[in-house]
Amino acid sequence: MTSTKNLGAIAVAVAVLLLGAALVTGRLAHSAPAKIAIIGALVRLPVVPGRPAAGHFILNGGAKPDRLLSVAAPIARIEMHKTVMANGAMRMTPMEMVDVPAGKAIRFKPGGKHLMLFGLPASVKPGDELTLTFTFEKAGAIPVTAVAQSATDDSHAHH
Ligand SMILES: [Cu+2]
Repeated sequence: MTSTKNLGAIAVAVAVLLLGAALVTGRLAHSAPAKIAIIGALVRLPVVPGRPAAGHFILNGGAKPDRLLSVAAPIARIEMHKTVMANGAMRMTPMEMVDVPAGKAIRFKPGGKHLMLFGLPASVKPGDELTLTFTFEKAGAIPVTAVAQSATDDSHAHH
């Protein structure tokens, strides 16, 4: 014995479920496919002119694992470095490549992985924008705009 009142309640419940499903699928359609992304790129200029500059950024992994093979710029020679402790001292060693796991964030920051830019012209001033080309094994070449920052500006250093 089903009353019309109950049928009405069921209809509302079904409508809510359908609406919910539509919202969920809509959201999925917008978020996929996740792409590799480089955010917050900056180039920290050297305290002493002529010394190498450092490059910092956050690398967000995409939907599939990838590898960062190189970072290049027309106006400097760039190496990827990591900082390691050896005999109680911090040392930097070059990295040939950096594994980028799917969906993981890798921070290139002071005291950790970072870029080293050699031969950057002294004419580059804080606020200037430099184009760095990130080359990945699968994603290919991705141009990234990095903002030059004074060595004494620590507004980004505490991440
Ligand atoms: Cu270094």
